[in-house]
Amino acid sequence: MEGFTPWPAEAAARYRELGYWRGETLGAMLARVARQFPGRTALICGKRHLSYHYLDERADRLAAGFARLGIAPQDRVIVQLPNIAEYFIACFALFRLGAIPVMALPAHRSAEIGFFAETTGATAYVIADRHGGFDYRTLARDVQARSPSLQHVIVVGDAAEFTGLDTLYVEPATLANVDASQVALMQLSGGSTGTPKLIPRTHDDYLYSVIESARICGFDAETVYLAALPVSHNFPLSSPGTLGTLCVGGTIVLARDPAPETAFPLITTHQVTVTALVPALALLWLQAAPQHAPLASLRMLQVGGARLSAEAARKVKPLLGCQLQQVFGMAEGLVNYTRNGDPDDLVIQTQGCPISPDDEVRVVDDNDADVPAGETGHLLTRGPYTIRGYYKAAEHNARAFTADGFYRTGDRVRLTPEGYIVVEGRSKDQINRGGEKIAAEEVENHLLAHPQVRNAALVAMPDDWLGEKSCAFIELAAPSETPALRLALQLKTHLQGRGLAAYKIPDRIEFVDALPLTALGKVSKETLRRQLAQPAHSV
Ligand code: OOB
Repeated sequence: MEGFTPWPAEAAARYRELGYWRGETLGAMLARVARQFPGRTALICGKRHLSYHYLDERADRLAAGFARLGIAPQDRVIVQLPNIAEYFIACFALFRLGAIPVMALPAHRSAEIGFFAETTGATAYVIADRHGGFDYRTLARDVQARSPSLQHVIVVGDAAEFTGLDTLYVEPATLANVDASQVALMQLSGGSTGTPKLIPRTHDDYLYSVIESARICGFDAETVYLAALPVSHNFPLSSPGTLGTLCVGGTIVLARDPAPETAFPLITTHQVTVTALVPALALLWLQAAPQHAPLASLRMLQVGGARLSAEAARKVKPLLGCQLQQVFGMAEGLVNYTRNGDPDDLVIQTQGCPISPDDEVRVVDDNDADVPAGETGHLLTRGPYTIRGYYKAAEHNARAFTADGFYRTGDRVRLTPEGYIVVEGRSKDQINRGGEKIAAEEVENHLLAHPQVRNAALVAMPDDWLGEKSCAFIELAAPSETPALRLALQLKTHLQGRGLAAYKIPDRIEFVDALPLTALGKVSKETLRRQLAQPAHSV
Protein backbone atom coordinates (compact mmCIF):
# COMPACT_ATOMS: atom_id res chain seq x y z
CA MET A 1 0.00 0.00 0.00
CA GLU A 2 1.24 3.46 -0.88
CA GLY A 3 2.50 5.34 2.15
CA PHE A 4 3.25 2.17 4.16
CA THR A 5 6.87 1.34 5.06
CA PRO A 6 7.34 -2.45 5.10
CA TRP A 7 9.90 -4.25 7.24
CA PRO A 8 13.09 -5.12 5.34
CA ALA A 9 12.74 -8.54 3.65
CA GLU A 10 15.31 -10.22 5.93
CA ALA A 11 13.59 -9.05 9.11
CA ALA A 12 10.19 -10.15 7.76
CA ALA A 13 11.57 -13.58 6.81
CA ARG A 14 13.05 -13.96 10.27
CA TYR A 15 9.81 -13.00 12.05
CA ARG A 16 7.97 -15.58 9.93
CA GLU A 17 10.57 -18.25 10.54
CA LEU A 18 10.37 -17.69 14.28
CA GLY A 19 6.60 -18.11 14.09
CA TYR A 20 5.83 -14.56 15.22
CA TRP A 21 4.07 -13.74 11.98
CA ARG A 22 1.61 -16.54 11.46
CA GLY A 23 -0.01 -15.53 8.20
CA GLU A 24 -3.37 -15.36 9.98
CA THR A 25 -5.60 -12.30 9.62
CA LEU A 26 -7.58 -10.78 12.48
CA GLY A 27 -10.77 -11.84 10.70
CA ALA A 28 -9.56 -15.44 10.42
CA MET A 29 -8.57 -15.43 14.11
CA LEU A 30 -12.16 -14.68 15.12
CA ALA A 31 -13.53 -17.39 12.79
CA ARG A 32 -11.09 -19.91 14.29
CA VAL A 33 -12.06 -19.10 17.88
CA ALA A 34 -15.76 -19.06 16.96
CA ARG A 35 -15.43 -22.60 15.58
CA GLN A 36 -13.80 -23.67 18.82
CA PHE A 37 -16.21 -21.92 21.22
CA PRO A 38 -19.40 -21.18 19.23
CA GLY A 39 -21.69 -20.94 22.25
CA ARG A 40 -19.45 -19.03 24.63
CA THR A 41 -20.17 -15.35 25.27
CA ALA A 42 -17.80 -13.11 23.35
CA LEU A 43 -19.32 -9.77 24.25
CA ILE A 44 -21.60 -8.26 26.86
CA CYS A 45 -22.97 -4.82 26.06
CA GLY A 46 -25.75 -3.61 28.35
CA LYS A 47 -28.40 -6.32 28.27
CA ARG A 48 -27.05 -7.90 25.09
CA HIS A 49 -24.92 -11.04 25.28
CA LEU A 50 -23.29 -11.96 21.94
CA SER A 51 -21.97 -15.48 21.46
CA TYR A 52 -18.83 -16.15 19.40
CA HIS A 53 -20.97 -17.74 16.73
CA TYR A 54 -23.24 -14.70 16.56
CA LEU A 55 -20.38 -12.18 16.47
CA ASP A 56 -18.65 -14.18 13.74
CA GLU A 57 -21.80 -14.40 11.67
CA ARG A 58 -22.71 -10.72 12.10
CA ALA A 59 -19.19 -9.77 10.97
CA ASP A 60 -19.63 -11.92 7.82
CA ARG A 61 -23.01 -10.42 7.04
CA LEU A 62 -21.81 -6.88 7.56
CA ALA A 63 -18.67 -7.53 5.48
CA ALA A 64 -20.93 -8.58 2.61
CA GLY A 65 -23.09 -5.48 3.17
CA PHE A 66 -20.07 -3.18 3.20
CA ALA A 67 -18.88 -4.79 -0.05
CA ARG A 68 -22.30 -4.32 -1.64
CA LEU A 69 -22.24 -0.66 -0.61
CA GLY A 70 -18.99 -0.31 -2.56
CA ILE A 71 -16.35 -0.52 0.17
CA ALA A 72 -13.39 -2.32 -1.39
CA PRO A 73 -10.29 -4.09 -0.02
CA GLN A 74 -7.66 -1.56 1.09
CA ASP A 75 -10.25 1.23 1.38
CA ARG A 76 -9.78 3.27 4.53
CA VAL A 77 -12.81 3.59 6.78
CA ILE A 78 -12.86 5.93 9.78
CA VAL A 79 -14.46 4.14 12.73
CA GLN A 80 -15.52 6.43 15.57
CA LEU A 81 -17.71 4.46 17.94
CA PRO A 82 -18.13 4.35 21.70
CA ASN A 83 -17.80 1.09 23.63
CA ILE A 84 -20.64 -0.79 21.94
CA ALA A 85 -20.90 -4.22 20.31
CA GLU A 86 -21.11 -2.67 16.83
CA TYR A 87 -17.53 -1.47 17.17
CA PHE A 88 -16.37 -5.09 17.06
CA ILE A 89 -18.85 -6.20 14.40
CA ALA A 90 -17.80 -3.30 12.16
CA CYS A 91 -14.05 -3.76 12.71
CA PHE A 92 -14.17 -7.53 12.06
CA ALA A 93 -16.33 -6.93 8.97
CA LEU A 94 -13.67 -4.53 7.68
CA PHE A 95 -10.82 -6.92 8.56
CA ARG A 96 -12.58 -9.68 6.58
CA LEU A 97 -13.09 -7.39 3.65
CA GLY A 98 -9.47 -6.28 3.77
CA ALA A 99 -10.63 -2.69 4.29
CA ILE A 100 -8.74 -0.67 6.88
CA PRO A 101 -10.41 0.84 9.95
CA VAL A 102 -8.88 4.12 11.11
CA MET A 103 -9.28 4.00 14.90
CA ALA A 104 -10.64 7.43 15.81
CA LEU A 105 -11.48 8.25 19.43
CA PRO A 106 -14.98 9.36 20.49
CA ALA A 107 -13.41 12.64 21.69
CA HIS A 108 -12.19 13.61 18.21
CA ARG A 109 -13.94 16.43 16.41
CA SER A 110 -13.82 17.95 12.94
CA ALA A 111 -10.16 19.04 13.09
CA GLU A 112 -9.02 15.47 13.74
CA ILE A 113 -11.62 13.55 11.70
CA GLY A 114 -11.23 15.95 8.77
CA PHE A 115 -7.49 15.39 8.86
CA PHE A 116 -7.85 11.58 8.94
CA ALA A 117 -10.27 11.71 6.00
CA GLU A 118 -7.98 13.94 3.99
CA THR A 119 -4.78 12.01 4.74
CA THR A 120 -6.17 8.53 4.24
CA GLY A 121 -8.67 9.33 1.48
CA ALA A 122 -11.21 7.38 3.55
CA THR A 123 -14.32 6.37 1.60
CA ALA A 124 -16.56 5.75 4.61
CA TYR A 125 -17.06 6.95 8.19
CA VAL A 126 -18.82 4.83 10.83
CA ILE A 127 -20.39 6.66 13.79
CA ALA A 128 -23.04 6.30 16.48
CA ASP A 129 -25.95 8.72 16.19
CA ARG A 130 -25.37 10.28 19.61
CA HIS A 131 -23.07 9.53 22.49
CA GLY A 132 -22.09 11.43 25.63
CA GLY A 133 -24.49 14.23 24.77
CA PHE A 134 -22.90 14.79 21.36
CA ASP A 135 -24.55 14.30 17.96
CA TYR A 136 -21.99 12.66 15.67
CA ARG A 137 -24.23 13.17 12.63
CA THR A 138 -23.58 16.91 12.87
CA LEU A 139 -19.85 16.19 12.90
CA ALA A 140 -20.26 13.85 9.90
CA ARG A 141 -22.08 16.55 7.91
CA ASP A 142 -19.29 18.97 8.63
CA VAL A 143 -16.52 16.52 7.70
CA GLN A 144 -18.29 15.19 4.61
CA ALA A 145 -18.76 18.71 3.24
CA ARG A 146 -14.97 19.19 3.31
CA SER A 147 -13.82 15.66 2.37
CA PRO A 148 -14.69 14.70 -1.19
CA SER A 149 -13.46 11.08 -0.74
CA LEU A 150 -16.00 10.36 2.00
CA GLN A 151 -18.86 8.70 0.11
CA HIS A 152 -20.63 6.92 2.94
CA VAL A 153 -21.55 7.83 6.48
CA ILE A 154 -22.77 4.74 8.30
CA VAL A 155 -24.68 5.26 11.51
CA VAL A 156 -25.43 3.00 14.48
CA GLY A 157 -28.88 4.15 15.62
CA ASP A 158 -30.95 6.86 13.96
CA ALA A 159 -29.23 7.39 10.60
CA ALA A 160 -31.06 10.60 9.56
CA GLU A 161 -30.05 11.17 5.89
CA PHE A 162 -27.15 8.68 6.15
CA THR A 163 -26.96 4.86 5.89
CA GLY A 164 -28.09 2.86 8.92
CA LEU A 165 -25.58 0.17 9.89
CA ASP A 166 -28.53 -2.10 10.66
CA THR A 167 -29.68 -1.97 7.03
CA LEU A 168 -26.36 -3.38 5.78
CA TYR A 169 -26.53 -6.95 7.11
CA VAL A 170 -27.01 -9.29 4.13
CA GLU A 171 -26.33 -12.93 3.27
CA PRO A 172 -22.62 -13.68 3.74
CA ALA A 173 -20.71 -13.49 0.47
CA THR A 174 -17.49 -15.03 -0.73
CA LEU A 175 -14.85 -12.36 -0.31
CA ALA A 176 -11.37 -12.10 -1.78
CA ASN A 177 -8.60 -13.53 0.37
CA VAL A 178 -6.91 -11.05 2.66
CA ASP A 179 -3.13 -11.23 2.95
CA ALA A 180 -1.94 -11.16 6.57
CA SER A 181 1.14 -9.14 5.64
CA GLN A 182 -1.08 -6.25 4.60
CA VAL A 183 -2.20 -3.31 6.71
CA ALA A 184 -5.09 -4.34 8.96
CA LEU A 185 -5.84 -1.08 10.75
CA MET A 186 -4.53 2.37 11.46
CA GLN A 187 -3.84 3.48 15.00
CA LEU A 188 -3.26 7.10 15.94
CA SER A 189 -0.10 8.53 17.34
CA GLY A 190 -0.09 10.79 20.38
CA GLY A 191 2.36 12.73 18.28
CA SER A 192 4.48 15.78 18.86
CA THR A 193 4.14 17.47 15.49
CA GLY A 194 1.75 19.95 13.88
CA THR A 195 -0.50 17.24 12.46
CA PRO A 196 -1.50 13.87 13.94
CA LYS A 197 0.32 10.82 12.55
CA LEU A 198 -1.29 7.57 11.43
CA ILE A 199 0.18 4.20 12.33
CA PRO A 200 -0.35 1.36 9.88
CA ARG A 201 -0.39 -2.03 11.64
CA THR A 202 -0.44 -5.28 9.68
CA HIS A 203 -2.49 -8.38 10.56
CA ASP A 204 0.76 -10.29 11.12
CA ASP A 205 2.41 -7.83 13.46
CA TYR A 206 -0.70 -6.81 15.40
CA LEU A 207 -1.94 -10.35 15.96
CA TYR A 208 1.50 -11.40 17.16
CA SER A 209 1.46 -8.65 19.79
CA VAL A 210 -2.09 -9.59 20.80
CA ILE A 211 -1.50 -13.35 21.10
CA GLU A 212 1.77 -12.95 23.00
CA SER A 213 0.22 -10.31 25.26
CA ALA A 214 -2.64 -12.67 26.09
CA ARG A 215 -0.14 -15.41 26.92
CA ILE A 216 2.04 -13.13 29.08
CA CYS A 217 -0.97 -11.80 30.97
CA GLY A 218 -2.45 -15.27 31.54
CA PHE A 219 -5.65 -14.68 29.54
CA ASP A 220 -7.73 -17.78 28.81
CA ALA A 221 -11.31 -18.82 28.05
CA GLU A 222 -12.26 -17.99 31.68
CA THR A 223 -11.04 -14.40 31.35
CA VAL A 224 -13.71 -11.72 31.67
CA TYR A 225 -12.21 -8.42 30.50
CA LEU A 226 -13.88 -5.11 31.30
CA ALA A 227 -13.27 -2.56 28.53
CA ALA A 228 -13.49 0.68 30.50
CA LEU A 229 -11.16 2.82 28.36
CA PRO A 230 -12.26 3.78 24.82
CA VAL A 231 -11.99 0.51 22.88
CA SER A 232 -10.25 1.89 19.80
CA HIS A 233 -7.14 2.89 21.79
CA ASN A 234 -4.22 0.51 21.40
CA PHE A 235 -4.08 -0.36 25.12
CA PRO A 236 -7.65 -1.70 25.60
CA LEU A 237 -7.69 -3.04 22.03
CA SER A 238 -4.49 -5.06 21.94
CA SER A 239 -2.52 -5.11 25.18
CA PRO A 240 -4.02 -7.75 25.48
CA GLY A 241 -7.33 -5.92 25.72
CA THR A 242 -10.42 -6.92 23.83
CA LEU A 243 -8.61 -8.63 20.96
CA GLY A 244 -6.48 -10.54 23.44
CA THR A 245 -9.68 -11.69 25.16
CA LEU A 246 -11.25 -12.79 21.88
CA CYS A 247 -8.19 -14.71 20.72
CA VAL A 248 -8.48 -17.08 23.71
CA GLY A 249 -12.28 -17.40 23.85
CA GLY A 250 -12.80 -15.12 26.87
CA THR A 251 -15.61 -12.62 27.45
CA ILE A 252 -15.51 -8.85 26.93
CA VAL A 253 -17.74 -6.64 29.07
CA LEU A 254 -18.19 -3.17 27.59
CA ALA A 255 -18.50 -0.18 29.92
CA ARG A 256 -20.03 3.00 28.52
CA ASP A 257 -17.66 5.02 30.70
CA PRO A 258 -14.87 4.21 33.17
CA ALA A 259 -16.32 5.89 36.29
CA PRO A 260 -16.43 3.65 39.38
CA GLU A 261 -20.25 4.07 39.54
CA THR A 262 -20.50 2.45 36.10
CA ALA A 263 -17.61 0.00 36.25
CA PHE A 264 -17.93 -1.45 39.79
CA PRO A 265 -21.47 -2.83 39.32
CA LEU A 266 -20.39 -4.34 35.97
CA ILE A 267 -17.44 -6.05 37.67
CA THR A 268 -19.70 -7.56 40.30
CA THR A 269 -22.54 -8.54 37.96
CA HIS A 270 -20.39 -10.16 35.29
CA GLN A 271 -17.60 -11.46 37.54
CA VAL A 272 -14.96 -9.47 35.68
CA THR A 273 -11.43 -10.84 36.21
CA VAL A 274 -9.25 -8.16 34.59
CA THR A 275 -9.40 -4.59 33.36
CA ALA A 276 -7.14 -1.78 32.17
CA LEU A 277 -6.97 1.85 33.26
CA VAL A 278 -4.84 4.95 32.88
CA PRO A 279 -3.30 6.19 36.17
CA ALA A 280 -5.81 9.06 36.57
CA LEU A 281 -8.69 6.57 36.56
CA ALA A 282 -6.83 4.13 38.77
CA LEU A 283 -6.60 6.94 41.36
CA LEU A 284 -10.34 7.49 41.08
CA TRP A 285 -11.02 3.77 41.58
CA LEU A 286 -8.66 3.62 44.57
CA GLN A 287 -10.54 6.49 46.15
CA ALA A 288 -13.97 4.93 45.49
CA ALA A 289 -13.09 1.34 46.49
CA PRO A 290 -13.50 1.62 50.29
CA GLN A 291 -17.12 2.82 49.86
CA HIS A 292 -17.98 -0.16 47.70
CA ALA A 293 -18.42 -3.90 48.28
CA PRO A 294 -15.19 -5.81 47.52
CA LEU A 295 -14.58 -6.52 43.82
CA ALA A 296 -14.00 -10.17 44.62
CA SER A 297 -13.74 -11.51 41.05
CA LEU A 298 -11.11 -8.96 39.95
CA ARG A 299 -7.71 -10.64 39.77
CA MET A 300 -5.66 -8.09 37.89
CA LEU A 301 -5.64 -4.36 37.21
CA GLN A 302 -3.47 -3.20 34.34
CA VAL A 303 -2.33 0.42 34.51
CA GLY A 304 -0.59 2.20 31.64
CA GLY A 305 -0.64 5.10 29.22
CA ALA A 306 1.14 7.42 31.63
CA ARG A 307 3.44 7.12 34.62
CA LEU A 308 1.88 5.58 37.72
CA SER A 309 3.42 6.83 40.96
CA ALA A 310 4.92 4.19 43.24
CA GLU A 311 2.68 5.56 45.99
CA ALA A 312 -0.48 4.80 43.98
CA ALA A 313 0.94 1.48 42.75
CA ARG A 314 1.38 0.32 46.36
CA LYS A 315 -2.30 0.93 47.13
CA VAL A 316 -3.73 -1.28 44.39
CA LYS A 317 -3.54 -4.61 46.21
CA PRO A 318 -4.75 -3.38 49.63
CA LEU A 319 -7.60 -1.25 48.26
CA LEU A 320 -8.78 -3.14 45.17
CA GLY A 321 -7.77 -6.61 46.31
CA CYS A 322 -6.09 -7.52 43.02
CA GLN A 323 -2.67 -7.79 41.44
CA LEU A 324 -1.26 -4.71 39.68
CA GLN A 325 0.33 -4.97 36.28
CA GLN A 326 2.14 -1.95 34.85
CA VAL A 327 1.94 -1.52 31.10
CA PHE A 328 4.19 0.80 29.13
CA GLY A 329 3.19 0.74 25.50
CA MET A 330 2.74 2.80 22.40
CA ALA A 331 0.47 2.63 19.39
CA GLU A 332 3.60 2.48 17.21
CA GLY A 333 4.35 -0.99 18.62
CA LEU A 334 6.54 -1.85 21.63
CA VAL A 335 4.59 -2.90 24.72
CA ASN A 336 6.14 -3.76 28.10
CA TYR A 337 4.49 -5.58 30.98
CA THR A 338 5.44 -6.42 34.52
CA ARG A 339 4.87 -10.15 34.81
CA ASN A 340 2.69 -12.33 37.03
CA GLY A 341 4.90 -13.50 39.85
CA ASP A 342 7.38 -10.62 39.60
CA PRO A 343 8.62 -9.39 43.01
CA ASP A 344 6.56 -6.44 44.35
CA ASP A 345 9.56 -4.17 43.84
CA LEU A 346 9.55 -4.59 40.09
CA VAL A 347 5.78 -4.30 39.84
CA ILE A 348 5.72 -1.08 41.85
CA GLN A 349 8.88 0.62 40.64
CA THR A 350 9.14 -0.33 36.95
CA GLN A 351 7.07 -0.26 33.78
CA GLY A 352 7.87 -3.83 32.83
CA CYS A 353 9.82 -5.52 30.05
CA PRO A 354 9.04 -6.10 26.36
CA ILE A 355 6.68 -8.69 24.90
CA SER A 356 9.12 -10.29 22.51
CA PRO A 357 12.65 -11.68 22.81
CA ASP A 358 13.14 -9.94 19.47
CA ASP A 359 12.12 -6.50 20.71
CA GLU A 360 15.36 -4.59 20.44
CA VAL A 361 15.64 -1.85 23.03
CA ARG A 362 18.41 0.76 23.07
CA VAL A 363 18.94 3.60 25.55
CA VAL A 364 21.02 6.33 23.93
CA ASP A 365 22.34 9.86 24.42
CA ASP A 366 21.69 12.85 22.14
CA ASN A 367 24.15 11.43 19.60
CA ASP A 368 22.53 8.00 19.44
CA ALA A 369 25.42 6.43 21.39
CA ASP A 370 24.43 3.84 24.03
CA VAL A 371 24.50 5.26 27.55
CA PRO A 372 26.29 3.27 30.30
CA ALA A 373 24.14 0.48 31.80
CA GLY A 374 21.50 1.81 34.19
CA GLU A 375 21.74 5.44 33.08
CA THR A 376 18.87 7.43 31.67
CA GLY A 377 18.65 8.14 27.96
CA HIS A 378 16.37 8.16 24.94
CA LEU A 379 14.52 4.91 24.24
CA LEU A 380 14.90 3.53 20.71
CA THR A 381 13.19 0.32 19.65
CA ARG A 382 12.81 -2.05 16.73
CA GLY A 383 11.06 -5.39 16.53
CA PRO A 384 8.40 -7.70 15.12
CA TYR A 385 5.44 -5.45 15.89
CA THR A 386 6.97 -1.96 15.88
CA ILE A 387 6.32 0.04 12.72
CA ARG A 388 9.11 1.16 10.42
CA GLY A 389 7.33 4.35 9.38
CA TYR A 390 4.19 6.43 9.85
CA TYR A 391 1.67 6.43 7.05
CA LYS A 392 2.46 8.92 4.26
CA ALA A 393 4.96 10.87 6.34
CA ALA A 394 8.32 10.43 4.59
CA GLU A 395 9.80 13.66 5.87
CA HIS A 396 8.77 13.05 9.48
CA ASN A 397 9.88 9.41 9.28
CA ALA A 398 13.43 10.49 8.49
CA ARG A 399 13.48 12.10 11.96
CA ALA A 400 11.30 9.65 13.88
CA PHE A 401 13.33 6.57 12.87
CA THR A 402 17.06 5.91 12.75
CA ALA A 403 18.66 4.91 9.46
CA ASP A 404 18.63 1.27 10.63
CA GLY A 405 14.93 1.31 11.46
CA PHE A 406 14.77 2.01 15.20
CA TYR A 407 11.75 4.05 16.28
CA ARG A 408 12.61 7.09 18.40
CA THR A 409 9.96 6.79 21.10
CA GLY A 410 10.60 10.24 22.60
CA ASP A 411 10.60 8.62 26.05
CA ARG A 412 13.50 8.97 28.48
CA VAL A 413 14.08 5.71 30.30
CA ARG A 414 16.59 3.63 32.19
CA LEU A 415 16.98 -0.13 32.40
CA THR A 416 17.17 -2.00 35.70
CA PRO A 417 19.68 -4.87 36.08
CA GLU A 418 16.75 -7.23 35.32
CA GLY A 419 16.22 -5.48 31.98
CA TYR A 420 13.01 -3.82 33.11
CA ILE A 421 12.23 -0.31 31.87
CA VAL A 422 11.69 2.68 34.14
CA VAL A 423 10.15 5.68 32.39
CA GLU A 424 11.88 8.80 33.72
CA GLY A 425 10.48 11.44 31.43
CA ARG A 426 10.10 12.52 27.87
CA SER A 427 12.00 14.41 25.20
CA LYS A 428 9.07 14.74 22.79
CA ASP A 429 7.08 17.96 22.79
CA GLN A 430 3.91 16.38 24.10
CA ILE A 431 1.59 16.72 27.06
CA ASN A 432 0.35 13.46 28.60
CA ARG A 433 -2.97 14.56 30.09
CA GLY A 434 -4.07 11.55 32.10
CA GLY A 435 -3.04 9.21 29.27
CA GLU A 436 -4.51 11.41 26.54
CA LYS A 437 -1.65 12.71 24.43
CA ILE A 438 -1.52 16.29 23.18
CA ALA A 439 1.04 17.32 20.55
CA ALA A 440 2.11 20.83 21.60
CA GLU A 441 2.77 22.02 18.05
CA GLU A 442 -0.69 21.00 16.86
CA VAL A 443 -2.41 23.19 19.46
CA GLU A 444 0.11 26.02 19.00
CA ASN A 445 -0.66 26.09 15.25
CA HIS A 446 -4.36 26.47 15.97
CA LEU A 447 -3.62 29.25 18.48
CA LEU A 448 -1.39 31.04 15.96
CA ALA A 449 -4.30 31.11 13.53
CA HIS A 450 -6.00 33.63 15.86
CA PRO A 451 -5.37 37.20 14.63
CA GLN A 452 -4.45 38.49 18.10
CA VAL A 453 -1.82 35.84 18.77
CA ARG A 454 1.78 36.57 17.80
CA ASN A 455 3.35 33.52 19.42
CA ALA A 456 2.15 30.58 21.52
CA ALA A 457 3.79 27.81 23.54
CA LEU A 458 1.96 24.88 25.08
CA VAL A 459 3.62 23.16 28.03
CA ALA A 460 2.72 20.58 30.63
CA MET A 461 1.92 21.65 34.18
CA PRO A 462 1.88 19.13 37.03
CA ASP A 463 -1.55 18.00 38.19
CA ASP A 464 -2.27 15.77 41.19
CA TRP A 465 -5.08 14.00 39.41
CA LEU A 466 -4.22 13.80 35.71
CA GLY A 467 -0.44 13.79 36.16
CA GLU A 468 -0.24 16.67 33.71
CA LYS A 469 -2.49 19.40 32.37
CA SER A 470 -1.75 21.83 29.60
CA CYS A 471 -0.93 25.52 29.88
CA ALA A 472 -0.68 27.82 26.87
CA PHE A 473 1.61 30.85 27.12
CA ILE A 474 0.51 33.54 24.70
CA GLU A 475 2.33 36.55 23.34
CA LEU A 476 -0.22 38.95 21.85
CA ALA A 477 0.27 40.72 18.52
CA ALA A 478 -0.65 44.04 20.13
CA PRO A 479 -1.51 45.21 23.65
CA SER A 480 -5.16 44.54 24.39
CA GLU A 481 -7.72 46.35 26.53
CA THR A 482 -9.70 43.14 26.96
CA PRO A 483 -9.34 41.57 30.43
CA ALA A 484 -7.12 38.47 30.41
CA LEU A 485 -9.92 36.17 31.53
CA ARG A 486 -12.14 37.22 28.65
CA LEU A 487 -9.28 36.91 26.15
CA ALA A 488 -8.52 33.42 27.44
CA LEU A 489 -12.15 32.47 26.95
CA GLN A 490 -12.09 33.85 23.43
CA LEU A 491 -9.04 31.76 22.61
CA LYS A 492 -10.71 28.61 23.95
CA THR A 493 -13.81 29.37 21.88
CA HIS A 494 -11.53 29.88 18.88
CA LEU A 495 -10.00 26.42 19.38
CA GLN A 496 -13.41 24.81 19.80
CA GLY A 497 -14.55 26.60 16.66
CA ARG A 498 -11.67 25.01 14.77
CA GLY A 499 -13.03 21.62 15.74
CA LEU A 500 -10.33 20.56 18.15
CA ALA A 501 -11.05 17.68 20.55
CA ALA A 502 -11.90 19.00 24.03
CA TYR A 503 -8.93 17.33 25.77
CA LYS A 504 -6.57 19.44 23.62
CA ILE A 505 -8.06 22.77 24.73
CA PRO A 506 -5.53 24.30 27.18
CA ASP A 507 -6.50 23.95 30.83
CA ARG A 508 -4.90 27.30 31.54
CA ILE A 509 -3.88 30.28 29.43
CA GLU A 510 -1.23 32.79 30.50
CA PHE A 511 -0.44 36.04 28.71
CA VAL A 512 3.17 37.18 28.65
CA ASP A 513 4.86 40.25 27.17
CA ALA A 514 7.45 38.06 25.49
CA LEU A 515 8.06 34.32 25.49
CA PRO A 516 11.46 33.40 26.97
CA LEU A 517 13.99 32.35 24.34
CA THR A 518 16.94 29.98 24.38
CA ALA A 519 20.41 31.05 23.24
CA LEU A 520 19.43 29.76 19.80
CA GLY A 521 16.32 31.95 19.72
CA LYS A 522 13.80 29.14 20.17
CA VAL A 523 11.05 29.42 22.77
CA SER A 524 12.43 28.02 26.01
CA LYS A 525 9.74 25.62 27.22
CA GLU A 526 12.11 24.62 30.00
CA THR A 527 11.86 28.14 31.47
CA LEU A 528 8.06 28.10 31.12
CA ARG A 529 7.79 24.72 32.84
CA ARG A 530 10.00 25.93 35.67
CA GLN A 531 7.79 28.99 36.04
CA LEU A 532 4.72 26.75 36.37
CA ALA A 533 6.40 24.53 38.93
CA GLN A 534 6.93 27.48 41.28
CA PRO A 535 4.16 27.43 43.86
CA ALA A 536 4.17 31.24 44.16
CA HIS A 537 3.14 31.54 40.54
CA SER A 538 -0.57 31.93 39.98
CA VAL A 539 -2.96 33.20 37.33
C1 OOB B 1 -0.22 4.02 25.07
O1 OOB B 1 -0.07 4.35 23.75
P1 OOB B 1 -0.02 5.82 23.15
O2 OOB B 1 0.38 5.65 21.74
O3 OOB B 1 -1.29 6.54 23.46
O4 OOB B 1 1.11 6.61 23.95
C2 OOB B 1 2.42 6.15 24.01
C3 OOB B 1 3.21 6.98 25.00
C4 OOB B 1 4.57 6.42 25.33
O5 OOB B 1 5.53 6.74 24.35
C5 OOB B 1 4.83 7.10 26.66
O6 OOB B 1 5.22 8.42 26.46
C6 OOB B 1 3.48 7.09 27.32
O7 OOB B 1 2.54 7.04 26.26
N1 OOB B 1 3.26 5.93 28.19
C7 OOB B 1 3.74 5.82 29.46
C8 OOB B 1 3.28 4.57 29.94
N2 OOB B 1 2.53 3.98 28.96
C9 OOB B 1 2.54 4.84 27.91
N3 OOB B 1 4.53 6.62 30.20
C10 OOB B 1 4.85 6.19 31.44
N4 OOB B 1 4.43 5.02 31.99
C11 OOB B 1 3.65 4.17 31.27
N5 OOB B 1 3.25 3.01 31.82
O8 OOB B 1 -0.28 4.86 25.93
C12 OOB B 1 -0.28 2.56 25.37
C13 OOB B 1 -0.35 1.64 24.33
C14 OOB B 1 -0.40 0.28 24.62
C15 OOB B 1 -0.41 -0.13 25.94
C16 OOB B 1 -0.36 0.79 26.98
C17 OOB B 1 -0.29 2.15 26.68
